[in-house]
Amino acid sequence: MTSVKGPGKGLDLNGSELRIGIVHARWNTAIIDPLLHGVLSSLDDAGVARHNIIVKSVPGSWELPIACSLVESQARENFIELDALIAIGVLIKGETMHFEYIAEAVSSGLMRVQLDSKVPVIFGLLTVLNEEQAKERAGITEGSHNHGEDWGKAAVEMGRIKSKH
Ligand code: DLZ
Repeated sequence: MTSVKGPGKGLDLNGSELRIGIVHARWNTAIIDPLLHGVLSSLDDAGVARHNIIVKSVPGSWELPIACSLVESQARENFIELDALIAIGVLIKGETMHFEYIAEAVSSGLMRVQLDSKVPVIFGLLTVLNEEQAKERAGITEGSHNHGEDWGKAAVEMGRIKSKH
């Protein structure tokens, strides 16, 4: 059966004029690495130049909102206007309430960063119940789809809306 999920048929957008910031957590690196790879490959496909992509890493997902905010403001101080940011993290539910607190805070933190800065922040935070679900969303499991590719495309689409390119 065809899935009803997803953003619909992708727009074939040119990202050659765009500047993109990527901030990724290092917790759950085995899942983060393929997601980051998926993001970079879809940015490549859209023509975003590697020298127009800033990549920073932070210890865990909790740090994503402040790091996105700092990357955006520091770029601006250097006269670089980012067109979109992509925040990548993987939260895997454990036995305590940790997951719920971080997921909620990071989600609202990233929303706040994008509304305050007026730079779109793509939500690349997987909030999954177990490693298997994470692998399926990182394209590691046989036949699964890498969500990082969707996040790269979303960044190009939103970056073009922001930059009017
Ligand atoms: C501490 C912690 C735990 C238990 N789990 C995760 C996780 O599944 N994914 C993730 O990105 N980060 C996790 N962290 C680390 C926190 O996000 C944060 O880096 C630390 O609490 C330090 O502020």
